Amino acid sequence: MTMSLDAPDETMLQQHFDSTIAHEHRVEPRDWMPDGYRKTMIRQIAQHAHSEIIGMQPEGNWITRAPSLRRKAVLLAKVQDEAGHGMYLYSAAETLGADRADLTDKLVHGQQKYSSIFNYPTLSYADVGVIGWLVDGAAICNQVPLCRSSYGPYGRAMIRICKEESFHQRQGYELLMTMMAGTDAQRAMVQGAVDRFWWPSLMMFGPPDDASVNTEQSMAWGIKRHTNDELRQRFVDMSVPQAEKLGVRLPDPELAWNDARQHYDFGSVDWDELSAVIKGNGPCNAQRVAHRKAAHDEGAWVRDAATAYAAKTSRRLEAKT
Ligand code: FAQ
Repeated sequence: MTMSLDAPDETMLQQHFDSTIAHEHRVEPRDWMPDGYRKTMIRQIAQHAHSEIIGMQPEGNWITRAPSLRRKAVLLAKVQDEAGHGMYLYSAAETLGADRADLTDKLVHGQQKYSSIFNYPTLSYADVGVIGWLVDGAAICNQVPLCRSSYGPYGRAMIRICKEESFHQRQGYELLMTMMAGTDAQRAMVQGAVDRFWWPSLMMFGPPDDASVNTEQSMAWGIKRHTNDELRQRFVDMSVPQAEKLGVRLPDPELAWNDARQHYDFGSVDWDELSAVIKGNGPCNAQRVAHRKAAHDEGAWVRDAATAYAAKTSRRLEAKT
């Protein structure tokens, strides 16, 4: 039998890709993939990476004011973990041909998005606990299915990220349990934080399914495994008993168990608010992006020094061989 040495044509490549997806195998960086798949993966991974990095700011705001050395050490470690998540994710985006410097440039110039949740201020120390409980809780709910995402480097990065997010969620819940066992003022602080973060946490899952432009294609490609509304419902169902145990009230009078659906019913999310925040008009958008840009500009000398050092080391190695 003679084998053709011609490059496979696009139809064959597309068939191979379709079969990889249909068999639930992983797409790897060396594999051919349709342009749309590559573009979608870069968009989602970059937005996710930016979210982890910008997400350091709201909690970072409390590092110097944490109430004890133990709480300070815990918070520092958590914020540092988020930086690590950002790094794994930028690396995953690089396997698709994206350039990290270019992605950062797009973030600081408003050409790429990051999660809406990080555009809300952290007004009290209880916000640190509520971010752990609700924001990390929502992140886990959304990200555990992404461990089975069809793109190999993304799915594998997500496994470690989810383990760490799970730990973050528990530290938040433990912090809140401690505050709820404290004074009336501490309990009021926790309730205030829950009141402010509950609805924005539900918005993290994205627009409702009938307005989600990317879900259908992303599910067909095995990038997303559930729709935005399915995951939002899962999060509500998971959070209600946790709120009861904690002794806080979730700020939604329509929240009620529906026996027929075997799920909690809940009130309508303010989609105009989500849309405004995504467009850059949330309470802290300008501050978050300005802060990120300043940190990037101030770090230029570190990047230059690291690049010069790497060049020097490789010149020395070459001279030896
Ligand atoms: N905020 O068609 P869909 C974390 C955009 S990490 C801003 O439904 P898709 C850890 C969306 O990009 C949190 N933009 O989009 C942590 C799209 O824009 P485009 C981040 C949003 O992609 C904890 C447009 O709206 N997690 O929290 C939002 O199918 C504590 C239409 O929407 C991830 O990124 C939003 N909430 O579904 C760190 C997880 N929702 O580009 C620090 C991975 C939607 O078409 C402290 N990402 N948009 O113009 C995903 O699972 C998906 O991308 C969704 C959105 C579910 C977020």
